[in-house]
Amino acid sequence: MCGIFAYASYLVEKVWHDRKCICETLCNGLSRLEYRGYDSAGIGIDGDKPDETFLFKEVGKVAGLRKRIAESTLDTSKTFVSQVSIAHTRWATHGVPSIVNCHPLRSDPSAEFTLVHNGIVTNCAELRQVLQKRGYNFESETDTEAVAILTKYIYDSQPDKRLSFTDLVKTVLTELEGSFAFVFKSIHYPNELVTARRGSPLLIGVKTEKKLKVDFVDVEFSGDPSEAKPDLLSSATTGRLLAPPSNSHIYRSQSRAFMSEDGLPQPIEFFVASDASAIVEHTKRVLYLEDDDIAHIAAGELHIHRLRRRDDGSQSPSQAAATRSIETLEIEIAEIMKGKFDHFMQKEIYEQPESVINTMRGRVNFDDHKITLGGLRQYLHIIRRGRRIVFIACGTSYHSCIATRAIFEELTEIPISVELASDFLDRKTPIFRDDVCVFLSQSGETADTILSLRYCLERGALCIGVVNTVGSTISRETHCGVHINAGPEIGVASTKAYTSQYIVLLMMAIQLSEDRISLQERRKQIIDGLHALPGQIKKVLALDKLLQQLATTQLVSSRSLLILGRGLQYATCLEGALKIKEISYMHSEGILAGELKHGPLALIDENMPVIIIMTRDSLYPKVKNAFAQITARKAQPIIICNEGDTSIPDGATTIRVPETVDALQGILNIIPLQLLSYHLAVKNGFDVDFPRNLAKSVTTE
Ligand code: UD2
Ligand code: GLU
Ligand code: MG
Repeated sequence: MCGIFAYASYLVEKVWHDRKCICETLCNGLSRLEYRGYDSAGIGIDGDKPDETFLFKEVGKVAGLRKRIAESTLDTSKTFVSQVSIAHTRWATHGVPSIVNCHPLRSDPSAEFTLVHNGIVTNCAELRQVLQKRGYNFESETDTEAVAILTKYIYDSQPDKRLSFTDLVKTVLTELEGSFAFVFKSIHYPNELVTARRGSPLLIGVKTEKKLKVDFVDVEFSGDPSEAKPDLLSSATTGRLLAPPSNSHIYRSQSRAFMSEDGLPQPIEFFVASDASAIVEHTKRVLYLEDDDIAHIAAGELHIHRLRRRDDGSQSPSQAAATRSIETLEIEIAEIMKGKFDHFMQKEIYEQPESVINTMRGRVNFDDHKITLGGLRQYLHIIRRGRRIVFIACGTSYHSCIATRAIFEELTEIPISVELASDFLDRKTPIFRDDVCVFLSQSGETADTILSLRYCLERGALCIGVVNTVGSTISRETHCGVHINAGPEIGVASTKAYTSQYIVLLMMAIQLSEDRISLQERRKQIIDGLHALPGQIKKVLALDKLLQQLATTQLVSSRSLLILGRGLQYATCLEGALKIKEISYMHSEGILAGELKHGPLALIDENMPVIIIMTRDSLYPKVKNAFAQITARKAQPIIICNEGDTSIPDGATTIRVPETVDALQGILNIIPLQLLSYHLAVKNGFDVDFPRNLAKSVTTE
């Protein structure tokens, strides 16, 4: 679920390449991953003797781990020409956060095999039982330890100990079920790392002084015909099975990749991480692993192999392309730093005037009133022909679907349903070939959403992604989609991704309806609204002081807060309440005003804090009724209303936002609630960017 970082260096002769520097590199890597949320952290480094691995672990923050290392008796001046080391931030799934459960986990007390793991091994109970029967002892409660011990078991049971590290790990992985990213280190294979993924992201950064000769790495398919590569060879070419490419050929092409342009071996460093933000400060040359890739780093080279699953001989060729390209990372460190802001969340709220422009850039033509989403162009006719559109998401992403559902229905006249991914899966919802399914996720790695995606792919539906992270699992596995281009979002509570998702969905609806002449005016009205939006967002942000005051005086000691609205603003209520819950830990509920009489009205009295959203749209009169109902019960609501609305009673507390088209009003209305939740949390002393019990991308079910 959380962070992996590993560091391998070869022939690095810098005087400072000592243990202190290595530990620092590891801890810095972990610090870069902190934004994802975690409960404990640890590292594994080369020991004083060749057959030693030293582990350092701590519950809590990386800062605590640094302290533990600093206070240990470790000889930090020992230098290394080549070394491999691993590090991890854990978000516990199996076993409480504790030092024994913290990663790296080891196969035995002398740490012959050590490894770090993201994700869950679902058959760990069975593995544990089998290994215990064979006399192996477990010290932790984790699923991960079973993998460490299994590795040792397989290693121990070969009489001649001739398996390569890669083949050993391959054998281990075929026994595992679940989703994972791993990095393995072993005293039996000094200066080697093996890393593999299935379902959890992994990338490898390569750093050299001189330029690399080529910018891709070949994938090496096993040369043993008995273990042939059914994934690459269609029946038509099976003849080639008899003459598999010889290993020597493969090795030539590999060493080519890691030689400098002048053809000489060179000092080289590799950085393995679950997230690009841990790598950018070292190098921008990275390579993303795909599911079932196994990467072997040894002797200054990187080799990529494929794992064939026991249960599966039918991977499509596209899933098993023959090379992995070394790409150039585009994010700059500055972009992931907080700049002048106190918290990432605050920075991201303030970025919204620009992030919404980035979402629209190159896609909206404000002169012709035309929208073109490049990623959907070739699929529009299929989407229009679909019998319904099913939106599937979790949390904030789900709210962006609720927020735009009515506009979608109005513009496309296609039946729309909106599903929470976990519930969608629980219900085994019927999905058919003529369904269009849209998956939303900021990270593109949300586990429930990915599982729903795979479920819909199996049933033949057209699957569309709407994600922020380019190269993420959802982006790769969907047929087509749209990147929201909001820039990295680091605060756990999503803010700018929400407004950008909202805009992408509106743009989709508009593009889908472009052949309906009768809706031309409506489309024009919304597109003009989009044009004015960034300026209006700036005006809302100017309310910050007022909102801070409200949060720190009127609301700070409340135990609960109800947010009331209807129609297009229902989603704003839900999303506002979610923000307040997740970072200020205050109970908060979004309530559909039309439902008041059916229960929630019982909560209302003079002590119950309420926010009511009363911006002007076609339902304005009905919201006024709700306002009357609650004020009759002595509630003193805070009113979110439009600038210049003179019908609001004197003396009421108001938050006045600019008026825009009904379809866009939700974007302006959510921002005061984002700011309010932020100030509530800060005032109460909570860690806004790392709310307790939550993680940035929820990569476990
Ligand atoms: C693409 C380029 C952009 C610029 C532009 C020029 C990328 C990532 N974007 O932006 O940099 O060159 O073209 O016109 O290269 N996709 C999925 N699933 C998803 C999201 C996207 O399959 O969840 C596909 C999508 O169908 C398309 C590709 O990924 O084929 C890029 O999507 P996009 O939204 O970034 O496309 P576009 O045209 O805005
Ligand atoms: N399932 C593993 C554990 O509980 C790894 C969790 C993670 O991804 O951090 O230790
Ligand atoms: Mg989220």
